[in-house]
Order: sequence, then C-alpha cells, then structure tokens
Amino acid sequence: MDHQALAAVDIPIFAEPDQFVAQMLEDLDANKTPKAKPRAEMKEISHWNDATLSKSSPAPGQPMTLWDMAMTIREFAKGKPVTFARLPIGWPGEAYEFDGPLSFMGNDGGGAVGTGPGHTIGAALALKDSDRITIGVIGDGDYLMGVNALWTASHFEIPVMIVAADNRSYYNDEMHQERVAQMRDRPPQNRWIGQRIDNPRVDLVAMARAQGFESEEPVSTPEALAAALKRGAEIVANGGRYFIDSLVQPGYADAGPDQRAAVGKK
Ligand SMILES: Cc1ncc(C[n+]2csc(CCOP(=O)(O)OP(=O)(O)O)c2C)c(N)n1
Ligand SMILES: [Mg+2]
Repeated sequence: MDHQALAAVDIPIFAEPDQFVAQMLEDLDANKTPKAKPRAEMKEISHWNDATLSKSSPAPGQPMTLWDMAMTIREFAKGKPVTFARLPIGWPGEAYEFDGPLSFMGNDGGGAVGTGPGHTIGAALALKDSDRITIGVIGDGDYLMGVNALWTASHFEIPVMIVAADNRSYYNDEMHQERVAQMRDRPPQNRWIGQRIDNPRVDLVAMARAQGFESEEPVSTPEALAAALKRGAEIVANGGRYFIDSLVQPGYADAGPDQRAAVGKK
C-alpha cells in the first residue's frame, strides 16, 4: 500500500519485512555489511537536516505556524521512546527525526480523513505494555471525523496522546478549491467555503473530555505546546490519555520561512 499498487519486484517474498530482514541478516556475513553512515555524513540526503533547522526555529510567544508546531514536537520527542502513530498532512519533512522502525507508523494507505484517531488508538493498543509513548498528531478535520474512537481508548484504558494541529479548516481542500477556481476562472477567495471550520470554533477539548480524555485549554505558542506535551507525556506514562488542541495558523509548513512571511511573521 505504500505505492497504492503492487511494486515491481525481481523476487517476491511473502513475509513480514522485520522477520525477513532479521533472518537475512543472520545469513549474511556481518563483516561484509557496510557500516551505517554517521548522521553528519548524511546531512545532504536526510530529512533531519540541521542546516534547514537553524534557518527557522519556532518563534517564542507568537502564534504557531504548522512549521513551528512541528519543530516543537520534534524537539520534545528527541531521544524519547515516542511512537508517532500519525503525523498530519502538510507536516514538514524536516520534522521527521526517526531512529527506529517504531518511531513512525506511517499513514493509512487510503488517505481517508477520519482514520487518524482510530489508527492512533490501534497503534497505542499494540504498544500498550511497551515503554513507548504513542502520539497521534492529526489535523482538526481528521480528529472531527473520527473523534468517537477516543471513547474506545478510554473504555479499554489504552495509554495514548492525541495532538490536533488545529487550523480550523479542512485546509488541504482549500488548496484544491483555490487551484480549481484558478483553472475555471472562478473567484479563488471563495476557497474556504465548505472547508473552514470556524464561527463558531469547534471545542475540540470538550469533545476529548466527553470521551474520557484529560486535556487543557488550547495552546497557541511553541512554549505552551512544549509544556503541554510534557504534562501529557507524564499522564500517558502513568497509563492515562491526553488530548492537546494545538492552534496553528492556516497554511502548510513545507517552506517554513516563506510561510512565516505569508502570515506576517519575521
Ligand atoms: C473521507 C474523506 N473526505 C475528504 C477527503 C479529502 N481531504 C483530504 S485532506 C482533507 C482535509 C483534512 O483536514 P485536516 O485533517 O484538518 O488537515 P489540514 O488539511 O487542515 O491540515 C480533506 C477534506 C478525504 N481524503 N477523505
Ligand atoms: Mg485542519
């Protein structure tokens, strides 16, 4: 499903990758196996590119962009046994700092909005008795379409943290509507219609509490998010469930500094 189709292969092997690779390694001469390159040498080809990061770290005390949120979460997870069950659409590649197969569970394959909560809780169930902290970072739209899965986590006492990247929009489709409007010579400023989830803002925290999660007031700055992650991690480490509503400016973060300029930040 990584490719949405069967990939072209020379030798098809019906096996779980972990099992197969472990058995294959046993059969290989370890001395012939090239040593993994140290990170410093991989800079130009890897996602965890320090040069990019030094260009734009989160601006303290200011409303977050998705980039700021991603960098704050990356910093929080550094060196901790965190499993990201999900990361939202628009998450910047530079925020993926993974050091093992359990660092990230990937996506759902089909790309359906609403699978984030259930996917996160399923991963958390699988990791329940491990020492890992399972975190699902999901869009507010994804959260809203599958929020009832949180009840399942409470019912079965599954430790898990859910963080919503709350831009008050099905933002991905604002982008689509803008593109289509341009192609069809229609007003692109109407792109928000049917996608913006505001006026009134939905109380995501109340929805989490209604299903038995602990939570707190929405956070909107990098340092407030960092503090909330710390509180949440303690609760989850003690077997609890925590929800964080992380307010971000509408806009995707793949170009951090550019997006900053777009929302009027230095
Ligand atoms: C069931 C379903 N409906 C609609 C879509 C189209 N779609 C893809 S991403 C997206 C927006 C998701 O919103 P959110 O989770 O808040 O993420 P954002 O784009 O705002 O970061 C939509 C509507 C889809 N993939 N699946
Ligand atoms: Mg959204």
